[in-house]
Amino acid sequence: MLKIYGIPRSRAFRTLWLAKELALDYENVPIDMGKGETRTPEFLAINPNGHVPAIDDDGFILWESMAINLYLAKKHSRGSLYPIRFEDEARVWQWSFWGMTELERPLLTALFHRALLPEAQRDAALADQSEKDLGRPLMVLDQAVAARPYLVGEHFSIADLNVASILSWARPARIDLSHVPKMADWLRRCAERPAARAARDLQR
Ligand SMILES: N[C@@H](CCC(=O)N[C@@H](CS)C(=O)NCC(=O)O)C(=O)O
Repeated sequence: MLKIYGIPRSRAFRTLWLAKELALDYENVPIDMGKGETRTPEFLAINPNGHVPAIDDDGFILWESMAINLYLAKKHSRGSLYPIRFEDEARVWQWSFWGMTELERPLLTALFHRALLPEAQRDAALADQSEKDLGRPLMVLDQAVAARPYLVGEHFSIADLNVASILSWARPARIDLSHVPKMADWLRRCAERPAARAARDLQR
């Protein structure tokens, strides 16, 4: 059976959301970075980086959240969550890599400095700068979903799941989305999917 390593309140959320979309039979191994569990010899044998998520798919070990999600979506949902046309597949890669390189860092910085760190260690100016840095990428996303309902055409795909799961940090990081209403509406549509709700329930 597919094993998904990482507590739901980590980037493993991205893969748990996908597992729910795909109705996969899986076991969640709740490796908790807060308890040092990503650095045990047992876990380092799964992912030598000491990070979650990682998966063990009947002996096939894979790490990096986006690679995992692209793999699982292609394996289980070609023609549905994972597109068949080469060009559409390339768009899925474009948005997934873009999410990791353009969105993740500033979002995470704002999240840490507005919510996760103890108050005394928070740097409000750094959080504000990170929110500013998000201005252009959020505008790019707003324009993309103004032109069509989802990132790769008419239907929800793994591109939407990957980008929206990164953006699930926007609310706790208190990122103002009022100037990107189309993007905010797209994010809401993604987040309200039953599978996204079910994955969020695992975080409680
Ligand atoms: N680029 C990696 C980042 C993984 C990552 O940094 N995960 C965090 C949890 S959200 C982690 O495992 N931190 C534990 C540690 O660094 O010990 C991915 O997307 O999978």
